[in-house]
Amino acid sequence: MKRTITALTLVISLAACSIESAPLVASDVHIMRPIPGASATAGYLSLTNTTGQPITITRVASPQFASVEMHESAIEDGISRMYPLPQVTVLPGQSVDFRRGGKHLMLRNPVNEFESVQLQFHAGVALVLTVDAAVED
Ligand SMILES: [Cu+2]
Repeated sequence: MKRTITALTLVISLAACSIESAPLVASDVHIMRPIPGASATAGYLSLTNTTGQPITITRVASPQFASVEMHESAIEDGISRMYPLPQVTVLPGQSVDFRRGGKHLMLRNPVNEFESVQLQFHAGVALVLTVDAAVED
């Protein structure tokens, strides 16, 4: 009998887990179509953390690109430069904007032709958000 109760508890906690399945919400998603011959393009969006805990994005992947990096642009000595961000933290109830001239996604080496792009945001080993967006010209 004790074993039955334990199994039931596990089922209930898994169900509770799947209900709160949108810890991060994406909005204002814009993926630019790569210029012919270019090996990289940019992606922009806002990420909003709906939970009470910080969410740290450590990796972004896409089936349409060989690699996706989180970048930050900055003006240094009058020259626009960009550098990779190893992680981006979205604080509880807050948003982080990936925008032209600031943080952005660098989508490198498209692996095929496509009209839409999927982005997969990971926090450690957990996939916390999947976004599908049409590419824009
Ligand atoms: Cu970049």
